[in-house]
Amino acid sequence: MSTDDRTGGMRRPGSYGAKDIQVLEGLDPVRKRPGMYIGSTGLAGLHHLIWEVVDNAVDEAMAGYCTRIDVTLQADGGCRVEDNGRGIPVDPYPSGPHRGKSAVEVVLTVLHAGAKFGGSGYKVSGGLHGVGVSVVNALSERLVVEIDRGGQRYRQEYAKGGTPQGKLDVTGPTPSRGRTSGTNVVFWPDPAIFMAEGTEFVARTVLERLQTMAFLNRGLEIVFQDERPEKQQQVTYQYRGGIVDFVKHLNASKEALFSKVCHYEEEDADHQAIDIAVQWNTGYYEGIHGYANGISTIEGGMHVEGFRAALTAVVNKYARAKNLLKERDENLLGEDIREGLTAIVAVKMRDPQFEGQTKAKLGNVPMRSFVQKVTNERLAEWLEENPTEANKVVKKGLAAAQARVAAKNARNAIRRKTSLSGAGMPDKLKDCSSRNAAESELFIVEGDSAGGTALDARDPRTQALLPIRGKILNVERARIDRMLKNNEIQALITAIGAGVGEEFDPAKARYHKVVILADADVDGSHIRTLLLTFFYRQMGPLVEAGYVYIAQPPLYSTEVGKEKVYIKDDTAKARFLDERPGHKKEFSRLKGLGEMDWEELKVTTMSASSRTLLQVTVEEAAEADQIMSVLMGDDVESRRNFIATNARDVRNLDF
Ligand code: 0RA
Repeated sequence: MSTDDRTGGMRRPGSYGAKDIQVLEGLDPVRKRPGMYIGSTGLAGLHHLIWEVVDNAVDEAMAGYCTRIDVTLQADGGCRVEDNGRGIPVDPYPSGPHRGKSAVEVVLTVLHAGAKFGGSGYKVSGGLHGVGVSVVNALSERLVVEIDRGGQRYRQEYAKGGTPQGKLDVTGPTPSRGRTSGTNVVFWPDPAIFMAEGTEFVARTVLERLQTMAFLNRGLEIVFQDERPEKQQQVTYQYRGGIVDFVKHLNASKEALFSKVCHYEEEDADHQAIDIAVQWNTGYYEGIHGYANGISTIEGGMHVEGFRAALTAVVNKYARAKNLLKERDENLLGEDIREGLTAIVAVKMRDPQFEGQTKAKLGNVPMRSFVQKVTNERLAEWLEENPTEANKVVKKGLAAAQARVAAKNARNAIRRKTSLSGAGMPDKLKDCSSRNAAESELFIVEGDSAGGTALDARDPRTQALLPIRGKILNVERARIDRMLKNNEIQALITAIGAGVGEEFDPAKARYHKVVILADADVDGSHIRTLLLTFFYRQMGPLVEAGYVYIAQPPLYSTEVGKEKVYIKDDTAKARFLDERPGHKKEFSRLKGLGEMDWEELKVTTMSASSRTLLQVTVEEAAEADQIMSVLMGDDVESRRNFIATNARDVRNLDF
């Protein structure tokens, strides 16, 4: 009986069989499909290599064996991660397929080999994290590991793709100065893998992640060093207060409602551990930051659900008990209580399940009731023990509830106005004739005079204009009810036609390009920041859909020979003058938007055939929002610092 008979196959010569199935061995699968292991081969994937090694070191810290991690970006393009943990085990395997190899070599060359749960039972893992250091080795051009353990120093080197260059060597005793045990890993990412975006690490990306890790692991010292030429810096993160410091940090650019932070921790018999810190600021937006085993859960999940449910219940119960909510009053809604809330909900567990579109939502159901139960007890206790603060929390919630009702009335008023006056478009909107949103563009133009020029420059079939006057109301400081009463904002909402806030529906947008057209000067940049903040906060899906753009009118024009040349901004002007030292300085005349004639505006800024528009990403909008918080927030200190460091750019700003 042939093999094929046994499996019931009807094998014809040349048909598909076991001989055709490629058996991938060792680290080959990682190099064949890097995206499966590190998400992408772009910059995000590149940085994933660092997270992978750092996560291993943080695991040692969580297990109680490591107090310091050094991350260094070397001048030669390598990344070095050093920790003072136990060191990767060095003893040889006595049997099995890896017989004779050191544990180090197995950890670095076998997929999914690595420490199982350490002493504490938790590992930084989930999503793309926790794939193992062997993945880093596979995707590196070269990797060197050094281990201090049992008084000896060990070393092994790997070539491109993770091939060992000899066995693990003892190079001598552990150096007498410094740590007694630990691991150093230096790796040089393989340019053949990271072809698309290169192998240059971005310091800011690394710093952000390291700072978060330091906040989440109280007391852990993380030292970052950039040794690359022109980029040298050293930054140390160590937070004795852990996530309490995290919350204070997040509220630093805002005004805290009170200085205390509510903090509680608990661990149960099933190895579920929670660490929660809560503070309110005087602002109007909520920021609940969830983490599971050190991974940011931006899509939320069970831990955040449990926290929200308990928060709403506890604050309402307290408000009733203290008669701050009267018998006939309705309960506060969760959103009322979460106004201005900053909270860190960090949980750890044995086997976190990450779900959702970006694998950033915690799915473990038991975590919901655990967080809910503990928050019910501990937050209630905290409110009882801190009546002054508790009172402020309830008062803020009551004010938010009032604003919510007022906002609903304001929205209804806008809706009524819209349905009463036919199409209901604002008077100052010069609409386009097309009713096809995909080809329609709305230009938001700063100032009336510029609006006049733009009117001549536009293509009336596809380009609509909405002139806005002066500085629109700042949305960070204004509650939504006040904001919705603002004329400029109302006109904007009506023109776009897709609602606002939670009700915003990008499918209803009347234009697929909403273009901010403001001068390239400081005032223009202020208007842009304001509008971006508004879009980010109140029409987020419009930004996510890629419908928001920034027009780029030139700031200067000059003549070279007979030809007219436009210059975008001061940087471009400096470059222009550098390149043409002979060019007469009184050459060039400042041209604001309003001073340009319509043909100039058309060619440089509006006509689809010659303009360049900048598409706004969510990150850029978020950044505008952050700048706005600093500039317009109530925290005078942050504002003063911001202005001192950016003085050149904000000299004419009036706020
Ligand atoms: C396997 C087992 C143990 C620790 C590690 C790996 C480990 C890996 C890395 C990577 C960077 N730093 C690291 N530190 C430790 C457990 C060790 C033991 O039980 O002694």
